[in-house]
Amino acid sequence: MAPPKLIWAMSLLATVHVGEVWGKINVGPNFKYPIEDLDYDLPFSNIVTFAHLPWERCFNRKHDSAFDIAVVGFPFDTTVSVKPGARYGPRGIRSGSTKEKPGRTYNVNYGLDWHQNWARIIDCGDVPVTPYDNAHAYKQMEQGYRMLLHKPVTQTASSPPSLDKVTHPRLISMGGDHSIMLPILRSLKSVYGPISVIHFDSHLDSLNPTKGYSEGCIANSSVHGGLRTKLFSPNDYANDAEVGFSLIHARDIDDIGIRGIIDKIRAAVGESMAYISVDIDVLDPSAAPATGAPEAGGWTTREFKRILEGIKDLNIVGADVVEVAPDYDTNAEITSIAAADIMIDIISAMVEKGPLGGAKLGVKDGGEKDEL
Ligand SMILES: [Mn+2]
Repeated sequence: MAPPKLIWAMSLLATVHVGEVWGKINVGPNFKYPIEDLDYDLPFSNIVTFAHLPWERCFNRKHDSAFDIAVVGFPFDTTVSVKPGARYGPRGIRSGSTKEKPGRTYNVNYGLDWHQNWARIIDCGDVPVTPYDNAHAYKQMEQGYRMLLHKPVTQTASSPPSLDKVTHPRLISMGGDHSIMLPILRSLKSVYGPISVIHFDSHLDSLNPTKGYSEGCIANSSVHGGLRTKLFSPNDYANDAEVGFSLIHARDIDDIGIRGIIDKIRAAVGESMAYISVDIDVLDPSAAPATGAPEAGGWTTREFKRILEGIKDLNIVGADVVEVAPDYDTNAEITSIAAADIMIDIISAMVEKGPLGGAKLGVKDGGEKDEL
């Protein structure tokens, strides 16, 4: 054992080296370099969440933190009619989103920083959806969506458009095949009543019987955009007109332009509560090859982003991007990157709109929140 004087000298030495503490960062003794803040992400670093957002286990019964916007995955693909694989969509989109990260979130097209703004935005992870029993899977998805819909928000609207007059969070869901929309619409109906659906897809997806409509989830002010698939017969369209869907074909862009398409969507939806559903196959396969049923002759990513921008101020209660099947993607992840970018634009639109139904919120210089 060292003599008492030596122990005293050693403890003095240790005290001296605690001087190498900067803020609350402690690197221990004998660090020869200036200490820097390492609490930030690079596009290729860290655990993969959507756009490096904080991940919270939202489906844990103890989860109680408030958020205004969340992304959530539905890794489900057992109703795919052509090529399966969309159960990996949430993973793929998160991977495609890694270039988007806090600190580099100013969206030029929308003229705002979607992250440094009024809304608390998180990644809620995925709803665990069984691949063995579709009927049970729909129950799991509806429970999961409803759980998130009824979480508290950080910013309430002055007159929320919901049936219960409560401000509910807005969710952007990552599919999964397109059938995830049915439990989502059922959940939204319980909060908002029937809503308009802005359905971007190369396929009609609403063959008779139109379940979402017959259950009273979909208002007759809905619209399909980007159609170009073959039909069973022209009767497919007749049924759609009956339930109140307007039709916009992919090739319409050549005749009426992006502005004309935006005008058609706005005319259909008006001031109603609306849900945006993006089947990634609305894009041309050259821009988004990794999907379950690709169709030639679609819109470019740039054209589609302009269309989304043209409807950014509608009353969007939620959105999804579905049918991303990363196993069919290129090594460059072009489908997942497009999907992630589309989601960022939808989030930006929600942030610009503010809490639905209330005064628009903005951020003054210095990050102080205020109502505008
Ligand atoms: Mn489709």
